[in-house]
Amino acid sequence: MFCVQCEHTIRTPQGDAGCTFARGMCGKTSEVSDLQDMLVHLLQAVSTYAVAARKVGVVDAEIDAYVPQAFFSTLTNVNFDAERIIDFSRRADHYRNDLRARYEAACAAQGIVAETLPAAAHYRLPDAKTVMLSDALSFALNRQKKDVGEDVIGLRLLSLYGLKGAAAYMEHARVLGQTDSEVAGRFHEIMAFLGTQPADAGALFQCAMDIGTLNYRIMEMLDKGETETFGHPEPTRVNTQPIKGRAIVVSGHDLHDLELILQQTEGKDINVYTHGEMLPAHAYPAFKKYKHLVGNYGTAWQNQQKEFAAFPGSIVMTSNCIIDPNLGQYGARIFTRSIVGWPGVTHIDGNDFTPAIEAALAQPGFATDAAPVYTTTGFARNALMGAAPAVIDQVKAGNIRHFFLVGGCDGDKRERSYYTDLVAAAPKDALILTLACGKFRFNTMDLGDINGIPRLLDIGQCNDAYSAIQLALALADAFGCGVNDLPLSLVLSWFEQKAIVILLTLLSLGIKDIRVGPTAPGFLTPNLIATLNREFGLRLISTVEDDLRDMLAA
Ligand code: FS2
Ligand code: SF4
Repeated sequence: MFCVQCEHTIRTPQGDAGCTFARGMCGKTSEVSDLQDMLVHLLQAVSTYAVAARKVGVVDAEIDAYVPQAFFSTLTNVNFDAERIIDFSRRADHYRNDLRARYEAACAAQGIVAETLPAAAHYRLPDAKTVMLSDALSFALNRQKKDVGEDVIGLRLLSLYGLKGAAAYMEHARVLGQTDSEVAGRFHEIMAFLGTQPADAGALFQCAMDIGTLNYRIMEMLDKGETETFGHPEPTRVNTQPIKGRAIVVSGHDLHDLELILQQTEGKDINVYTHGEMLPAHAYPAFKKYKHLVGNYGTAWQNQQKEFAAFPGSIVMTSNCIIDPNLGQYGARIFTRSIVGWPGVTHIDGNDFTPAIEAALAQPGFATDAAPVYTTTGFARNALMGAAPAVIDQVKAGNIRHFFLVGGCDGDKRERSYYTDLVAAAPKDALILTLACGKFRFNTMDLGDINGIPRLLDIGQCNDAYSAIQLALALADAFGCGVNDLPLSLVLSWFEQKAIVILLTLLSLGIKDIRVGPTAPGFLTPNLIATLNREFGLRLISTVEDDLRDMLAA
Protein backbone atom coordinates (compact mmCIF):
# COMPACT_ATOMS: atom_id res chain seq x y z
CA MET A 1 0.00 0.00 0.00
CA PHE A 2 1.17 3.49 -0.83
CA CYS A 3 -1.26 6.39 -0.71
CA VAL A 4 -0.35 10.01 -0.09
CA GLN A 5 -3.30 11.78 -1.64
CA CYS A 6 -4.84 13.55 1.33
CA GLU A 7 -3.83 15.91 4.07
CA HIS A 8 -4.21 13.26 6.76
CA THR A 9 -1.51 11.06 5.27
CA ILE A 10 0.97 9.59 7.70
CA ARG A 11 4.17 11.63 8.06
CA THR A 12 7.32 10.42 9.75
CA PRO A 13 9.61 12.64 11.83
CA GLN A 14 12.17 12.15 9.02
CA GLY A 15 9.82 13.97 6.65
CA ASP A 16 8.53 10.95 4.67
CA ALA A 17 4.85 10.98 3.85
CA GLY A 18 2.38 8.29 2.83
CA CYS A 19 0.10 5.65 4.28
CA THR A 20 2.05 2.45 3.72
CA PHE A 21 0.89 -0.05 6.30
CA ALA A 22 -2.21 -2.25 6.64
CA ARG A 23 -4.62 0.68 6.82
CA GLY A 24 -4.50 4.38 5.95
CA MET A 25 -5.41 7.13 8.39
CA CYS A 26 -8.82 7.35 6.69
CA GLY A 27 -9.54 3.67 7.37
CA LYS A 28 -8.79 2.52 3.81
CA THR A 29 -7.33 -0.98 3.92
CA SER A 30 -4.18 -1.87 2.03
CA GLU A 31 -6.33 -4.25 -0.04
CA VAL A 32 -8.66 -1.45 -1.17
CA SER A 33 -5.74 0.91 -1.74
CA ASP A 34 -3.94 -1.63 -3.95
CA LEU A 35 -7.12 -2.47 -5.85
CA GLN A 36 -7.65 1.24 -6.44
CA ASP A 37 -4.13 1.47 -7.93
CA MET A 38 -5.13 -1.36 -10.25
CA LEU A 39 -8.39 0.39 -11.15
CA VAL A 40 -6.50 3.60 -11.97
CA HIS A 41 -4.12 1.60 -14.17
CA LEU A 42 -7.06 0.04 -16.05
CA LEU A 43 -8.83 3.38 -16.45
CA GLN A 44 -5.65 4.80 -17.96
CA ALA A 45 -5.72 1.85 -20.38
CA VAL A 46 -9.33 2.68 -21.32
CA SER A 47 -8.36 6.30 -21.89
CA THR A 48 -5.37 5.28 -24.01
CA TYR A 49 -7.73 3.40 -26.30
CA ALA A 50 -10.30 6.20 -26.15
CA VAL A 51 -7.66 8.66 -27.44
CA ALA A 52 -6.64 6.33 -30.28
CA ALA A 53 -10.26 5.51 -31.12
CA ARG A 54 -11.23 9.19 -31.35
CA LYS A 55 -8.68 9.63 -34.15
CA VAL A 56 -10.61 7.16 -36.30
CA GLY A 57 -14.02 8.54 -35.36
CA VAL A 58 -14.94 6.09 -32.60
CA VAL A 59 -16.39 8.07 -29.67
CA ASP A 60 -18.46 6.42 -26.97
CA ALA A 61 -20.37 8.71 -24.60
CA GLU A 62 -21.02 5.89 -22.13
CA ILE A 63 -17.30 5.17 -21.79
CA ASP A 64 -16.52 8.91 -21.66
CA ALA A 65 -18.82 9.13 -18.64
CA TYR A 66 -17.59 5.93 -17.04
CA VAL A 67 -13.89 6.72 -16.74
CA PRO A 68 -14.27 9.86 -14.57
CA GLN A 69 -17.07 8.23 -12.59
CA ALA A 70 -14.99 5.17 -11.69
CA PHE A 71 -11.93 7.36 -11.07
CA PHE A 72 -14.05 9.35 -8.57
CA SER A 73 -14.39 6.16 -6.50
CA THR A 74 -10.66 6.38 -5.71
CA LEU A 75 -10.80 9.82 -4.06
CA THR A 76 -10.32 10.10 -0.32
CA ASN A 77 -13.34 9.09 1.78
CA VAL A 78 -15.39 7.83 -1.15
CA ASN A 79 -15.25 4.06 -1.52
CA PHE A 80 -13.83 1.58 0.98
CA ASP A 81 -15.47 -1.53 -0.48
CA ALA A 82 -13.03 -3.91 -2.20
CA GLU A 83 -15.80 -5.74 -4.09
CA ARG A 84 -17.12 -2.50 -5.57
CA ILE A 85 -13.60 -1.53 -6.69
CA ILE A 86 -13.28 -4.91 -8.38
CA ASP A 87 -16.65 -4.37 -10.10
CA PHE A 88 -15.48 -0.97 -11.36
CA SER A 89 -12.30 -2.67 -12.63
CA ARG A 90 -14.23 -5.41 -14.45
CA ARG A 91 -16.29 -2.83 -16.24
CA ALA A 92 -13.15 -0.86 -17.12
CA ASP A 93 -11.56 -4.04 -18.51
CA HIS A 94 -14.69 -4.69 -20.58
CA TYR A 95 -14.78 -1.12 -21.93
CA ARG A 96 -11.07 -1.25 -22.87
CA ASN A 97 -11.60 -4.53 -24.75
CA ASP A 98 -14.65 -3.12 -26.46
CA LEU A 99 -12.84 0.06 -27.51
CA ARG A 100 -9.83 -1.92 -28.72
CA ALA A 101 -12.04 -4.09 -30.94
CA ARG A 102 -13.90 -1.08 -32.35
CA TYR A 103 -10.67 0.85 -32.85
CA GLU A 104 -9.03 -2.01 -34.74
CA ALA A 105 -12.17 -2.56 -36.83
CA ALA A 106 -12.31 1.16 -37.71
CA CYS A 107 -8.60 1.14 -38.65
CA ALA A 108 -9.13 -1.89 -40.86
CA ALA A 109 -12.20 -0.35 -42.50
CA GLN A 110 -10.31 2.91 -43.18
CA GLY A 111 -7.14 1.17 -44.36
CA ILE A 112 -5.13 2.64 -41.49
CA VAL A 113 -2.44 0.76 -39.58
CA ALA A 114 -3.51 0.59 -35.93
CA GLU A 115 -1.10 2.37 -33.55
CA THR A 116 1.08 0.28 -31.30
CA LEU A 117 -0.12 1.37 -27.91
CA PRO A 118 1.96 1.10 -24.71
CA ALA A 119 2.03 -2.30 -23.01
CA ALA A 120 0.15 -0.88 -20.02
CA ALA A 121 -2.91 -0.37 -22.23
CA HIS A 122 -3.12 -4.13 -22.73
CA TYR A 123 -3.15 -5.16 -19.06
CA ARG A 124 -5.75 -7.90 -18.69
CA LEU A 125 -7.71 -8.02 -15.45
CA PRO A 126 -7.21 -11.43 -13.79
CA ASP A 127 -10.18 -13.36 -12.43
CA ALA A 128 -8.82 -14.04 -8.95
CA LYS A 129 -8.53 -11.30 -6.34
CA THR A 130 -5.25 -12.78 -5.11
CA VAL A 131 -3.73 -12.29 -8.56
CA MET A 132 -5.17 -8.77 -8.79
CA LEU A 133 -3.48 -7.94 -5.50
CA SER A 134 -0.12 -9.33 -6.55
CA ASP A 135 -0.37 -7.47 -9.90
CA ALA A 136 -1.32 -4.29 -8.06
CA LEU A 137 2.10 -4.13 -6.44
CA SER A 138 3.55 -3.22 -9.81
CA PHE A 139 1.06 -0.34 -10.14
CA ALA A 140 2.07 1.36 -6.87
CA LEU A 141 2.33 5.10 -7.53
CA ASN A 142 5.81 5.42 -6.00
CA ARG A 143 7.25 2.35 -7.70
CA GLN A 144 9.70 4.27 -9.89
CA LYS A 145 10.91 6.64 -7.19
CA LYS A 146 14.48 5.33 -7.31
CA ASP A 147 14.62 5.61 -11.12
CA VAL A 148 12.98 8.97 -11.73
CA GLY A 149 13.50 10.77 -8.42
CA GLU A 150 11.04 12.12 -5.90
CA ASP A 151 10.38 15.40 -7.72
CA VAL A 152 9.06 13.57 -10.77
CA ILE A 153 6.93 11.30 -8.57
CA GLY A 154 5.64 14.43 -6.81
CA LEU A 155 4.71 16.06 -10.13
CA ARG A 156 3.02 12.87 -11.35
CA LEU A 157 0.98 12.76 -8.16
CA LEU A 158 0.12 16.46 -8.36
CA SER A 159 -1.35 15.77 -11.80
CA LEU A 160 -2.96 12.43 -10.95
CA TYR A 161 -4.60 13.72 -7.80
CA GLY A 162 -5.62 16.95 -9.52
CA LEU A 163 -7.19 14.92 -12.31
CA LYS A 164 -9.07 12.86 -9.71
CA GLY A 165 -10.61 16.11 -8.47
CA ALA A 166 -11.52 17.11 -12.03
CA ALA A 167 -13.06 13.65 -12.55
CA ALA A 168 -15.25 14.15 -9.50
CA TYR A 169 -16.52 17.48 -10.83
CA MET A 170 -17.13 15.90 -14.27
CA GLU A 171 -19.30 13.29 -12.62
CA HIS A 172 -21.17 15.91 -10.58
CA ALA A 173 -21.78 17.83 -13.83
CA ARG A 174 -22.85 14.69 -15.72
CA VAL A 175 -25.49 13.86 -13.12
CA LEU A 176 -27.00 17.27 -13.94
CA GLY A 177 -26.98 16.59 -17.67
CA GLN A 178 -23.75 18.43 -18.51
CA THR A 179 -21.33 16.52 -20.70
CA ASP A 180 -18.98 17.72 -23.41
CA SER A 181 -17.18 15.44 -25.84
CA GLU A 182 -14.25 17.86 -26.16
CA VAL A 183 -13.78 17.90 -22.39
CA ALA A 184 -14.00 14.10 -22.29
CA GLY A 185 -11.42 13.86 -25.07
CA ARG A 186 -9.02 16.15 -23.22
CA PHE A 187 -9.61 14.21 -20.01
CA HIS A 188 -8.73 10.92 -21.77
CA GLU A 189 -5.57 12.49 -23.23
CA ILE A 190 -4.35 13.50 -19.79
CA MET A 191 -5.28 10.11 -18.27
CA ALA A 192 -3.42 8.37 -21.10
CA PHE A 193 -0.41 10.67 -20.73
CA LEU A 194 -0.16 9.93 -17.00
CA GLY A 195 -0.47 6.23 -17.82
CA THR A 196 2.83 6.46 -19.74
CA GLN A 197 4.62 7.22 -16.43
CA PRO A 198 6.14 10.43 -17.83
CA ALA A 199 9.47 11.52 -16.37
CA ASP A 200 9.89 14.95 -17.98
CA ALA A 201 9.40 17.44 -15.16
CA GLY A 202 8.55 20.30 -17.55
CA ALA A 203 5.88 18.25 -19.31
CA LEU A 204 4.42 17.16 -15.99
CA PHE A 205 4.30 20.73 -14.69
CA GLN A 206 2.50 21.77 -17.87
CA CYS A 207 0.16 18.80 -17.42
CA ALA A 208 -0.79 20.07 -13.95
CA MET A 209 -1.60 23.49 -15.43
CA ASP A 210 -3.59 21.88 -18.25
CA ILE A 211 -5.65 20.02 -15.66
CA GLY A 212 -6.38 23.34 -13.98
CA THR A 213 -7.48 24.83 -17.30
CA LEU A 214 -9.66 21.81 -18.06
CA ASN A 215 -11.22 21.97 -14.62
CA TYR A 216 -12.20 25.62 -15.08
CA ARG A 217 -14.34 24.51 -18.03
CA ILE A 218 -15.71 21.56 -16.02
CA MET A 219 -16.68 23.87 -13.14
CA GLU A 220 -18.43 26.12 -15.62
CA MET A 221 -20.42 23.09 -16.82
CA LEU A 222 -21.24 22.15 -13.25
CA ASP A 223 -22.41 25.68 -12.48
CA LYS A 224 -24.63 25.56 -15.58
CA GLY A 225 -26.06 22.17 -14.58
CA GLU A 226 -26.87 23.34 -11.06
CA THR A 227 -28.37 26.69 -11.97
CA GLU A 228 -30.34 25.45 -14.99
CA THR A 229 -31.79 22.57 -12.98
CA PHE A 230 -32.41 24.20 -9.61
CA GLY A 231 -32.27 27.96 -10.28
CA HIS A 232 -29.80 30.51 -8.97
CA PRO A 233 -29.10 30.30 -5.23
CA GLU A 234 -30.57 33.13 -3.19
CA PRO A 235 -29.24 34.23 0.22
CA THR A 236 -31.12 31.99 2.65
CA ARG A 237 -31.14 31.60 6.42
CA VAL A 238 -30.87 27.96 7.48
CA ASN A 239 -31.65 26.54 10.91
CA THR A 240 -28.84 24.31 12.14
CA GLN A 241 -30.80 22.76 15.02
CA PRO A 242 -33.19 19.77 15.12
CA ILE A 243 -36.95 19.95 14.72
CA LYS A 244 -39.27 17.45 16.44
CA GLY A 245 -40.10 14.47 14.24
CA ARG A 246 -38.70 11.66 12.11
CA ALA A 247 -35.64 12.49 10.09
CA ILE A 248 -33.38 11.79 7.13
CA VAL A 249 -30.06 13.57 6.74
CA VAL A 250 -28.53 13.90 3.26
CA SER A 251 -24.78 14.44 2.95
CA GLY A 252 -22.37 14.94 0.06
CA HIS A 253 -22.68 17.15 -3.01
CA ASP A 254 -25.37 15.57 -5.20
CA LEU A 255 -28.33 17.97 -5.40
CA HIS A 256 -30.18 15.60 -7.72
CA ASP A 257 -30.28 12.92 -5.02
CA LEU A 258 -31.56 15.48 -2.51
CA GLU A 259 -34.38 16.36 -4.89
CA LEU A 260 -35.36 12.70 -5.28
CA ILE A 261 -35.38 12.23 -1.51
CA LEU A 262 -37.50 15.35 -1.02
CA GLN A 263 -40.00 14.13 -3.62
CA GLN A 264 -40.21 10.65 -2.14
CA THR A 265 -40.58 11.80 1.48
CA GLU A 266 -43.32 14.35 0.77
CA GLY A 267 -46.39 13.66 2.94
CA LYS A 268 -44.59 10.94 4.91
CA ASP A 269 -44.04 13.02 8.02
CA ILE A 270 -40.26 12.88 7.70
CA ASN A 271 -38.10 15.97 8.05
CA VAL A 272 -35.15 16.19 5.69
CA TYR A 273 -31.88 17.77 6.82
CA THR A 274 -28.80 18.62 4.83
CA HIS A 275 -25.36 17.74 6.16
CA GLY A 276 -21.86 18.99 5.37
CA GLU A 277 -21.47 20.02 1.74
CA MET A 278 -25.23 19.70 1.14
CA LEU A 279 -25.99 22.78 3.29
CA PRO A 280 -26.03 25.25 0.34
CA ALA A 281 -28.91 23.29 -1.24
CA HIS A 282 -31.30 25.35 0.92
CA ALA A 283 -30.52 28.39 -1.22
CA TYR A 284 -31.79 26.93 -4.52
CA PRO A 285 -35.29 28.07 -5.53
CA ALA A 286 -36.20 24.52 -6.60
CA PHE A 287 -35.89 23.27 -3.02
CA LYS A 288 -37.76 26.07 -1.30
CA LYS A 289 -41.13 24.51 -2.07
CA TYR A 290 -40.32 21.52 0.13
CA LYS A 291 -41.47 22.52 3.60
CA HIS A 292 -40.06 19.30 5.05
CA LEU A 293 -36.53 20.40 4.12
CA VAL A 294 -36.20 21.83 7.60
CA GLY A 295 -32.55 22.65 8.13
CA ASN A 296 -28.98 21.48 8.35
CA TYR A 297 -27.81 18.88 10.82
CA GLY A 298 -24.23 18.60 11.99
CA THR A 299 -21.04 20.12 10.71
CA ALA A 300 -18.13 18.93 8.56
CA TRP A 301 -17.28 15.35 7.59
CA GLN A 302 -14.76 14.57 10.33
CA ASN A 303 -17.44 14.97 13.02
CA GLN A 304 -19.90 12.52 11.44
CA GLN A 305 -19.19 9.53 13.66
CA LYS A 306 -20.38 11.47 16.69
CA GLU A 307 -23.11 13.41 14.91
CA PHE A 308 -24.62 10.50 12.95
CA ALA A 309 -24.52 8.24 16.02
CA ALA A 310 -26.72 10.82 17.76
CA PHE A 311 -29.01 11.32 14.75
CA PRO A 312 -32.33 9.52 15.37
CA GLY A 313 -33.05 8.80 11.71
CA SER A 314 -31.44 7.55 8.51
CA ILE A 315 -28.46 8.95 6.64
CA VAL A 316 -27.75 9.10 2.89
CA MET A 317 -24.19 9.70 1.63
CA THR A 318 -24.48 10.98 -1.94
CA SER A 319 -20.72 11.57 -2.40
CA ASN A 320 -17.64 12.23 -0.28
CA CYS A 321 -16.91 12.20 2.61
CA ILE A 322 -17.88 8.94 4.34
CA ILE A 323 -15.93 7.53 7.28
CA ASP A 324 -16.34 4.29 9.25
CA PRO A 325 -20.01 4.01 10.31
CA ASN A 326 -19.37 1.01 12.53
CA LEU A 327 -17.64 3.06 15.17
CA GLY A 328 -20.86 4.95 15.92
CA GLN A 329 -22.98 1.83 15.30
CA TYR A 330 -25.18 3.47 12.68
CA GLY A 331 -24.09 1.13 9.84
CA ALA A 332 -27.62 -0.25 9.49
CA ARG A 333 -29.22 3.17 8.93
CA ILE A 334 -26.68 4.78 6.62
CA PHE A 335 -26.99 4.35 2.83
CA THR A 336 -24.52 5.02 0.04
CA ARG A 337 -25.11 6.26 -3.49
CA SER A 338 -23.29 6.36 -6.78
CA ILE A 339 -19.53 5.98 -6.34
CA VAL A 340 -19.66 5.90 -2.52
CA GLY A 341 -19.18 2.58 -0.75
CA TRP A 342 -18.52 1.04 2.62
CA PRO A 343 -18.46 -2.75 3.06
CA GLY A 344 -21.70 -4.01 4.58
CA VAL A 345 -23.53 -0.69 4.12
CA THR A 346 -26.64 -0.80 1.90
CA HIS A 347 -25.99 0.80 -1.46
CA ILE A 348 -28.97 2.37 -3.21
CA ASP A 349 -28.81 1.99 -6.99
CA GLY A 350 -31.42 3.59 -9.20
CA ASN A 351 -33.80 6.29 -8.00
CA ASP A 352 -35.82 4.50 -5.33
CA PHE A 353 -34.94 5.63 -1.81
CA THR A 354 -37.42 3.33 -0.06
CA PRO A 355 -34.73 1.61 2.07
CA ALA A 356 -33.59 4.96 3.50
CA ILE A 357 -37.18 6.13 4.01
CA GLU A 358 -38.15 2.92 5.81
CA ALA A 359 -35.06 3.17 8.00
CA ALA A 360 -36.05 6.73 8.92
CA LEU A 361 -39.59 5.64 9.78
CA ALA A 362 -38.20 2.87 12.02
CA GLN A 363 -36.22 5.40 14.04
CA PRO A 364 -37.72 7.56 16.80
CA GLY A 365 -36.81 10.92 15.28
CA PHE A 366 -36.16 14.02 17.38
CA ALA A 367 -38.36 14.24 20.49
CA THR A 368 -38.41 18.03 20.70
CA ASP A 369 -37.50 21.19 18.81
CA ALA A 370 -34.14 22.66 19.77
CA ALA A 371 -33.71 26.43 20.02
CA PRO A 372 -32.84 27.56 16.47
CA VAL A 373 -29.37 28.70 15.50
CA TYR A 374 -29.07 30.09 11.99
CA THR A 375 -26.45 30.33 9.30
CA THR A 376 -26.87 32.07 5.96
CA THR A 377 -25.85 30.55 2.63
CA GLY A 378 -26.59 31.20 -1.04
CA PHE A 379 -24.11 33.89 -2.09
CA ALA A 380 -23.28 32.10 -5.33
CA ARG A 381 -22.55 33.69 -8.68
CA ASN A 382 -25.88 35.42 -9.35
CA ALA A 383 -26.35 36.78 -5.83
CA LEU A 384 -22.75 37.97 -5.74
CA MET A 385 -23.09 39.69 -9.10
CA GLY A 386 -26.30 41.32 -7.89
CA ALA A 387 -24.46 42.63 -4.83
CA ALA A 388 -21.35 43.64 -6.81
CA PRO A 389 -22.43 47.28 -7.57
CA ALA A 390 -23.12 47.92 -3.86
CA VAL A 391 -19.84 46.25 -2.92
CA ILE A 392 -17.95 48.35 -5.45
CA ASP A 393 -19.58 51.54 -4.06
CA GLN A 394 -18.52 50.58 -0.54
CA VAL A 395 -14.96 49.92 -1.72
CA LYS A 396 -14.86 53.30 -3.46
CA ALA A 397 -16.23 54.98 -0.34
CA GLY A 398 -13.46 53.37 1.70
CA ASN A 399 -15.86 51.27 3.78
CA ILE A 400 -14.61 47.92 2.45
CA ARG A 401 -10.85 47.63 2.64
CA HIS A 402 -10.19 43.99 1.89
CA PHE A 403 -11.71 40.69 0.71
CA PHE A 404 -10.70 37.31 2.07
CA LEU A 405 -11.66 34.02 0.50
CA VAL A 406 -11.33 31.54 3.35
CA GLY A 407 -12.47 28.28 1.82
CA GLY A 408 -11.84 24.62 1.31
CA CYS A 409 -12.02 21.39 3.20
CA ASP A 410 -12.27 20.74 6.89
CA GLY A 411 -10.43 18.05 8.83
CA ASP A 412 -9.66 17.18 12.40
CA LYS A 413 -6.17 18.62 12.83
CA ARG A 414 -5.85 21.10 15.66
CA GLU A 415 -3.97 23.52 13.39
CA ARG A 416 -7.20 24.10 11.48
CA SER A 417 -8.33 26.46 14.25
CA TYR A 418 -6.20 28.94 12.26
CA TYR A 419 -9.14 29.43 9.89
CA THR A 420 -11.61 30.20 12.69
CA ASP A 421 -9.15 32.58 14.29
CA LEU A 422 -8.39 34.30 10.98
CA VAL A 423 -12.06 34.96 10.28
CA ALA A 424 -12.61 36.21 13.83
CA ALA A 425 -9.55 38.48 13.67
CA ALA A 426 -10.18 39.93 10.19
CA PRO A 427 -10.70 43.71 10.38
CA LYS A 428 -14.29 44.92 10.53
CA ASP A 429 -13.95 46.59 7.13
CA ALA A 430 -13.16 43.28 5.42
CA LEU A 431 -15.60 40.93 3.68
CA ILE A 432 -15.11 37.20 4.06
CA LEU A 433 -16.15 34.85 1.28
CA THR A 434 -16.25 31.16 2.02
CA LEU A 435 -17.12 27.84 0.41
CA ALA A 436 -16.90 24.07 1.00
CA CYS A 437 -16.98 22.21 4.30
CA GLY A 438 -14.21 24.24 5.98
CA LYS A 439 -16.81 26.95 6.65
CA PHE A 440 -18.38 24.98 9.49
CA ARG A 441 -15.59 26.33 11.67
CA PHE A 442 -17.09 29.83 11.52
CA ASN A 443 -20.40 29.88 9.64
CA THR A 444 -22.55 30.49 12.69
CA MET A 445 -20.42 33.44 13.85
CA ASP A 446 -22.21 36.78 13.71
CA LEU A 447 -19.77 39.00 11.82
CA GLY A 448 -22.29 41.77 11.21
CA ASP A 449 -22.48 43.77 8.00
CA ILE A 450 -20.97 46.73 6.20
CA ASN A 451 -23.82 49.12 5.37
CA GLY A 452 -26.18 46.22 4.71
CA ILE A 453 -23.66 43.90 3.04
CA PRO A 454 -23.12 40.83 5.26
CA ARG A 455 -19.44 40.45 6.14
CA LEU A 456 -19.58 36.65 5.84
CA LEU A 457 -20.73 35.42 2.43
CA ASP A 458 -21.16 31.66 2.01
CA ILE A 459 -20.81 30.95 -1.71
CA GLY A 460 -21.72 27.27 -1.43
CA GLN A 461 -20.07 23.89 -1.89
CA CYS A 462 -16.52 23.33 -3.10
CA ASN A 463 -18.41 22.63 -6.36
CA ASP A 464 -19.22 26.36 -6.46
CA ALA A 465 -15.62 27.60 -6.66
CA TYR A 466 -16.54 28.84 -10.14
CA SER A 467 -18.77 31.49 -8.51
CA ALA A 468 -15.87 32.82 -6.43
CA ILE A 469 -13.71 33.08 -9.54
CA GLN A 470 -16.48 34.94 -11.38
CA LEU A 471 -16.76 37.49 -8.56
CA ALA A 472 -13.00 38.06 -8.56
CA LEU A 473 -13.04 38.57 -12.34
CA ALA A 474 -16.01 40.97 -12.09
CA LEU A 475 -14.32 43.03 -9.37
CA ALA A 476 -11.10 43.17 -11.38
CA ASP A 477 -13.10 44.31 -14.38
CA ALA A 478 -14.93 46.99 -12.38
CA PHE A 479 -11.70 48.37 -10.96
CA GLY A 480 -9.82 48.08 -14.25
CA CYS A 481 -7.08 45.89 -12.81
CA GLY A 482 -6.00 42.26 -12.71
CA VAL A 483 -7.26 39.80 -10.10
CA ASN A 484 -3.80 39.86 -8.50
CA ASP A 485 -4.09 43.63 -8.03
CA LEU A 486 -7.35 43.42 -6.08
CA PRO A 487 -7.33 43.76 -2.28
CA LEU A 488 -8.24 40.06 -2.23
CA SER A 489 -6.43 37.30 -0.31
CA LEU A 490 -7.11 33.62 -0.87
CA VAL A 491 -6.56 31.42 2.13
CA LEU A 492 -7.39 27.81 1.33
CA SER A 493 -7.73 24.77 3.55
CA TRP A 494 -7.12 21.51 1.76
CA PHE A 495 -7.85 17.92 2.62
CA GLU A 496 -8.61 15.89 -0.50
CA GLN A 497 -8.23 15.88 -4.27
CA LYS A 498 -11.05 18.27 -5.16
CA ALA A 499 -9.10 20.94 -3.31
CA ILE A 500 -5.99 20.02 -5.32
CA VAL A 501 -7.76 20.62 -8.60
CA ILE A 502 -9.31 23.87 -7.42
CA LEU A 503 -5.82 25.04 -6.51
CA LEU A 504 -4.55 24.00 -9.98
CA THR A 505 -7.49 25.87 -11.53
CA LEU A 506 -6.60 29.06 -9.67
CA LEU A 507 -2.92 28.70 -10.59
CA SER A 508 -3.76 28.05 -14.23
CA LEU A 509 -5.74 31.32 -14.21
CA GLY A 510 -2.57 33.10 -13.06
CA ILE A 511 -3.85 33.82 -9.53
CA LYS A 512 -0.91 34.44 -7.24
CA ASP A 513 -0.01 34.60 -3.56
CA ILE A 514 -2.52 31.97 -2.43
CA ARG A 515 -2.04 30.67 1.10
CA VAL A 516 -2.69 26.97 1.72
CA GLY A 517 -2.87 24.94 4.90
CA PRO A 518 -2.85 23.47 7.38
CA THR A 519 0.17 21.57 5.99
CA ALA A 520 1.76 21.13 2.57
CA PRO A 521 0.64 18.13 0.52
CA GLY A 522 2.82 15.16 1.46
CA PHE A 523 3.52 14.38 -2.20
CA LEU A 524 5.12 17.76 -2.86
CA THR A 525 8.87 17.76 -2.27
CA PRO A 526 10.68 20.82 -0.86
CA ASN A 527 11.89 21.51 -4.44
CA LEU A 528 8.36 21.49 -5.81
CA ILE A 529 7.08 23.68 -2.99
CA ALA A 530 9.90 26.15 -3.72
CA THR A 531 9.02 26.12 -7.43
CA LEU A 532 5.34 26.80 -6.74
CA ASN A 533 6.37 29.61 -4.43
CA ARG A 534 8.70 31.10 -7.02
CA GLU A 535 6.25 30.80 -9.93
CA PHE A 536 2.99 31.66 -8.17
CA GLY A 537 3.86 33.05 -4.75
CA LEU A 538 2.02 30.01 -3.31
CA ARG A 539 2.84 29.66 0.39
CA LEU A 540 1.79 27.87 3.52
CA ILE A 541 -0.26 29.56 6.21
CA SER A 542 1.80 30.75 9.19
CA THR A 543 0.27 32.55 12.16
CA VAL A 544 -2.96 34.52 11.97
CA GLU A 545 -1.17 37.68 13.14
CA ASP A 546 1.66 37.47 10.60
CA ASP A 547 -0.57 36.44 7.73
CA LEU A 548 -3.17 39.13 8.40
CA ARG A 549 -0.47 41.79 8.61
CA ASP A 550 1.10 40.65 5.32
CA MET A 551 -2.18 40.21 3.48
CA LEU A 552 -3.50 43.61 4.51
CA ALA A 553 -0.20 45.30 3.66
CA ALA A 554 -0.20 43.70 0.20
FE1 FS2 B 1 -15.38 18.48 2.37
FE2 FS2 B 1 -15.04 16.09 1.90
FE3 FS2 B 1 -16.20 19.23 -0.88
FE4 FS2 B 1 -14.18 17.65 0.12
S1 FS2 B 1 -17.04 16.97 2.46
S2 FS2 B 1 -13.44 17.51 2.35
O1 FS2 B 1 -14.56 15.69 0.02
O2 FS2 B 1 -15.45 17.75 -1.40
O3 FS2 B 1 -14.96 19.70 0.51
FE1 SF4 C 1 -3.81 7.85 3.81
FE2 SF4 C 1 -5.28 9.86 2.88
FE3 SF4 C 1 -4.66 7.83 1.30
FE4 SF4 C 1 -6.42 7.52 3.29
S1 SF4 C 1 -6.64 8.80 1.44
S2 SF4 C 1 -4.77 6.10 2.77
S3 SF4 C 1 -5.49 8.86 4.87
S4 SF4 C 1 -3.22 9.32 2.19
